[in-house]
Amino acid sequence: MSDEKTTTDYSEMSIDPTAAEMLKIAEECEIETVFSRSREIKPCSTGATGGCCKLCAMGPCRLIGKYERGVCGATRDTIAARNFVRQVAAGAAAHSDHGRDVALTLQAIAKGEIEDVAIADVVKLAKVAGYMGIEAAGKDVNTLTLEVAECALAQYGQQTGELVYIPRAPVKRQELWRKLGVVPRGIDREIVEAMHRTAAGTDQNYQSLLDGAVKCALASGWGGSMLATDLQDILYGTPSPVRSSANLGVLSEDKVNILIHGHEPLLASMIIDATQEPEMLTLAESVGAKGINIAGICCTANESLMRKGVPPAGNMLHQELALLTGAVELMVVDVQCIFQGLSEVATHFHTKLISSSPKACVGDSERIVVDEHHPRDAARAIVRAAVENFPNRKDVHIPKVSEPLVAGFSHEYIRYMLGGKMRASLNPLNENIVNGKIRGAAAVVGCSSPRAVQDYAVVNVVRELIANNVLVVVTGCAAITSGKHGLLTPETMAFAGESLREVCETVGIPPVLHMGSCVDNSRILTLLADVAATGGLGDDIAGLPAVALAPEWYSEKALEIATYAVASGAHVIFGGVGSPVENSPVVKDYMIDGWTERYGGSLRFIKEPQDMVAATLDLIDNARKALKIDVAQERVLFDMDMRRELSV
Ligand code: SF4
Ligand code: MSK
Repeated sequence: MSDEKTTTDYSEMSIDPTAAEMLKIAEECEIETVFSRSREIKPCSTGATGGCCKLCAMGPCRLIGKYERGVCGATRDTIAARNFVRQVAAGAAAHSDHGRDVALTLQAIAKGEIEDVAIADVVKLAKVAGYMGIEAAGKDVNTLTLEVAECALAQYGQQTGELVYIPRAPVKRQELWRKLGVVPRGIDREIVEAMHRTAAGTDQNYQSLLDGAVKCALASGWGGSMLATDLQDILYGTPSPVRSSANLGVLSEDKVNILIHGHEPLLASMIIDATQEPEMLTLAESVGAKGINIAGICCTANESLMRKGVPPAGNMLHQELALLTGAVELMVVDVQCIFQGLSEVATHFHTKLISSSPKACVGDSERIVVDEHHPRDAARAIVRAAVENFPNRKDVHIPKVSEPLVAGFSHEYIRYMLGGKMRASLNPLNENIVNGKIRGAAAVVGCSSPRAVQDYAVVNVVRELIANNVLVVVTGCAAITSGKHGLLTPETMAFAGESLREVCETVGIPPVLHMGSCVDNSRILTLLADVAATGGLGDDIAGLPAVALAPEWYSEKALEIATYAVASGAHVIFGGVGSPVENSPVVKDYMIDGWTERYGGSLRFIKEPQDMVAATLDLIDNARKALKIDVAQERVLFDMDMRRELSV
């Protein structure tokens, strides 16, 4: 590494000091990262705004300037809506296929085809059986598990009728969906239909296309994603609060470091277990290591954090930065949000990069495809490979930065926390919203993007919302961002508005609650449906003083989550890069006004964090007014000095 100073201003890329530290090393060593590439490659403005159609060989058609129609006559509205539907379908496919794999694992366990894996949460098993209309009484765990797994799998191939989880939505919402013809019939069916209706020369009406997006997204939100969450809880346990810490400082200087990255917890959970085995610990000692340390990236991190306290080393934008420490013996990846650039970064270090999923070979990584019937063998092979790689370490540079956190607030735990074991209930939450101590709730979710300053928007939005007495729940990479910046501890109460602080102190919760991974946005749907059912705040998700925000989104999955949230009645605000339907003002407006009229929810794209917060407070205050529970509250607006303080 040279001593030459670089002149790059890393604060334009991230407010996380560890990012600046690692990006300096990358620049000095001439190693490309997502940050450097995003500066080189400017986004295509036609594609970014939904103005490009490449559905057939008469095109691609770019509807810019004077061009209002493609060669086939498709309009800007049709093309923008069609592109959006396809993005939603891709997101729904990713989340739902994740759920399918969990169901297959559960089925194999019940059939005795997977060795030494037991069901962790039989209470949740019985509850999920209840949602599915399966009688649990008198059945042994294996029989019930098999019935639940097979019911879940049937949701994918179902051709007619309604998904079995639809009755979990408020009754009013179900009736609306039926009236509008958007109730999903089967998960795969709606994803396939979304692809079919967007094929060249098929659905051409933007409103009809967007109803297709809604049906497909609902198939994930109240189908594939919700199944993934439920079945993972059955398999690995329903989360409850757990202490850990976040950021690159969780990597160890003297232990073998293994990073788990992606979205699926099965192999990760076995790797975690294998790192505790005496044989592996002895092996680690024999190569001069003081033990084996495991940390996570992205949503495999969230899944493992919530259930086993594994510390997240960072959000999506930290994946390459973690390897730049030179301290990672092995990174094992599964599916989704894994940069191909990782394998190039790994070549500069001793790090082994291993792809574990049969459906994702990442870059030039080594492949250990897990035999689903013997996952423990793969887990042990991976841990062994990591330990044996420890002596190959060279220079190590681990930033000494990590923040403590508390994670794992499932909706079940939130009910328990508010009402105790015997009287688990959301009543105290509703009462404090009605009396105005809690002004409203916000879900801050989604990714991190190099097109924005990493973490800046999420941190600002979260802090300003709690300062304005808005209770915040976080999932996905936004949850890890919140953890890295110390926002997931009870001490965060210091930043909260007075009345929110009072409630949090009384109940004993932090004002920012970590609720899980990106499939776990389904937990937020369940929570909102429960809030509506609890009473005092209307009888539907639409109309609640609650807003969802994705201040730094990048993924098609984020658009799918936004769409099912809107269709469920929530107002959604996306930040950062602008609207993917910008090229059609008609479609863009329809997602605000048309969707509000149709579903009671809306999707808007707002660039600046302070504008996102202002819009959120407006939406919350309007909902309070409509519910006739409005109590005048002052707004705490952050000035530039306060914002700069966050960047330190
Ligand atoms: Fe062009 Fe129409 Fe073909 Fe799209 S479907 S590429 S707009 S001709
Ligand atoms: S990992 S989809 S960057 S949240 Fe779920 Fe993070 Fe977004 Fe991937």
